[in-house]
Amino acid sequence: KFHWFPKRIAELDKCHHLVTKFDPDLDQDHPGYTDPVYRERRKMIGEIAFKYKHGEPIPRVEYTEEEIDTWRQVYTTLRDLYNTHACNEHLEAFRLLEKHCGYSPDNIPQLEDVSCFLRERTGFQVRPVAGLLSARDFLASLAFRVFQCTQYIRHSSSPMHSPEPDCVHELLGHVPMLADRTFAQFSQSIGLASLGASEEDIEKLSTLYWFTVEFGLCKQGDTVKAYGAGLLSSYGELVHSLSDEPDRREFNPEVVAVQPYQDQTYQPVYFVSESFADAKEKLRVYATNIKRPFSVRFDPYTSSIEVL
Ligand code: H2B
Ligand code: FE
Repeated sequence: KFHWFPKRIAELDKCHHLVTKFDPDLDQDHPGYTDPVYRERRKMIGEIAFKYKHGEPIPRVEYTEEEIDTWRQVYTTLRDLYNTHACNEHLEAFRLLEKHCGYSPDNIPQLEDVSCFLRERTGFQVRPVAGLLSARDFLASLAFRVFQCTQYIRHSSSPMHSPEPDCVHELLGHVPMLADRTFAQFSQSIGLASLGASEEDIEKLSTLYWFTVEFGLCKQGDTVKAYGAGLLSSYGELVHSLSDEPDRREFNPEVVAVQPYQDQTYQPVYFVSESFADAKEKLRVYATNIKRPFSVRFDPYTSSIEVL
């Protein structure tokens, strides 16, 4: 017996199981916990995701002045830091997003525009999600080149940090990376490996995802730069990750998959990939060693999964 998983892209409508760990209604440490107006707003934007069906255009959100102000603060601070700390793939995509996708200090880009942009670049698309998704559901969508994106923004009292994913994290951290072909393939591979996998393997793939897609570093000539979205959307941790403080180790999926991680404070250890091509190849080998009574193949013509 193995876990149900989506075979057709439209079945991602069923992959909507949220984890309430960092929800502002329930997490007393969330900066929005004591702000009923914020919680109401977040709920309203979350409704878009709950109603959304695959194939529909993603409804646009008219962000308030306060929300745009929060965005502006993070955007301007991070943008300067990218020049020295972000990998070339991120920098290059960021320039394109500024040119074609409404990325600017005064505008929070719309998911629909981002989705069209990514589809042209790498075949990735985004769909709205109401909060932190279960690892299984989140990884399953990657198998279809679908990235589940939150649309609400963090609380204005804490512009540089959010305990849960928000649109700053998605738009500044994830989206530019998903515009890179090799990184897109890498992301999809993690997704494909997760389909029907055991709880234990999902846990390992989540950890791999954590230390690569969220907190990964990569070599770039003689230097090391950041490509993980958790780093590229957090000023403090982006500086920390490339400072003398943390350990930096070579990326090896077998080791990374069982490395304990931190979701409350900065990571004490990061993993450095040689390149995305190398990380992708290492992950491919790792995935072939995951035990499943079947194998899967993605058919790009129909966006569906063949079970072999
Ligand atoms: N849900 C959402 N909405 N965004 C994420 O980045 C995310 C998620 N990451 N669920 C997942 C879990 C990740 O931490 C891994 C796969 O567990
Ligand atoms: Fe993320």
